[in-house]
Amino acid sequence: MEQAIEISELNHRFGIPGIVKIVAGHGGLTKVEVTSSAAQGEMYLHGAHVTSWKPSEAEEVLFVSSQSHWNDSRPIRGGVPVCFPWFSNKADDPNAPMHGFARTKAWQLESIVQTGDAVTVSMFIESDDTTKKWWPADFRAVYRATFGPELILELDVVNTGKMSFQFEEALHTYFRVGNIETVQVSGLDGVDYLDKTDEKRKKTQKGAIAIVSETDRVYLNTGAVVDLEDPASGRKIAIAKENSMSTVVWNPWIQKAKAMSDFGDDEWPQMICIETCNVGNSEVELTPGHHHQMKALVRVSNLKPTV
Ligand code: TA6
Repeated sequence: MEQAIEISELNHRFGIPGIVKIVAGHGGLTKVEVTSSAAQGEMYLHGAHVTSWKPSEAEEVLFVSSQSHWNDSRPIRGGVPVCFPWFSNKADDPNAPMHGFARTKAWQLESIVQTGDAVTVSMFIESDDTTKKWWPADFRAVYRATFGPELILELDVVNTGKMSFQFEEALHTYFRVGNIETVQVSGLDGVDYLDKTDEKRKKTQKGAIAIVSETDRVYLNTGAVVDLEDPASGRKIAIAKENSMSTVVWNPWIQKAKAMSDFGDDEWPQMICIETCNVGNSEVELTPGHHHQMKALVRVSNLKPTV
């Protein structure tokens, strides 16, 4: 009954009749559902996790595993996990949660605004005892997802304390593809990367990226637009960004897929992560009272048929 009251209260405060509804989603987790003329979208309060974006002229753009956990102690497998305030494992604490605490924290709705045919859902978290268990900083993080002809994701972090701090951040986006083995990822030619499948050796990208085995790369010092060409689904996904200087490209391939309990053994050909981030040498330093806003902008277009 409690959740029903919470959902009814949230609909009263934030719902937009015929456009935005708050419902109980998978596992009973509270979800914002957007249905506008330009796009459909979904975003859970758990982790402020975007799990769906479907522009009106295209098929679903995001991948979510059929084996994902749906409970408030585990991250959702797929969509756009928000990794903050560190990426991968925490350097000084092996017991800390992978990719930070933000993706398993309960975010709060701040606002839902319709602008033309797009809808922007804003959620926030603030430092509290649970965050200070892992990270001493005083902060407020606001995450805005705009569901329209473009998907725009903005993570805005404010230093609300008296001390400077550093943090890493990643919008760990899982894109749905028709067949990973025919995908081409361009835009990173000549960019150095750390190859996490080869002891983080530094290498330089030559030409477009083809995925032919487990791929886990952190591209460094790059603000480049990345184009994901997926001939099997006849579409191109362009991922632009602002205030992000690293890009991660990941596909688990066969063995890693089998090793993940919340990921189907046969799902690796249907997805690729292209992550807008600031990690490693591009971690962000914030002085008191200042804020940093990282933005990812995703657009889908038809792939011109190759003659
Ligand atoms: O972004 C790629 C990566 O760091 C991979 O190394 C892999 O661990 C992936 O993230 C998924 O991490 P997760 O904690 O969500 O299983």
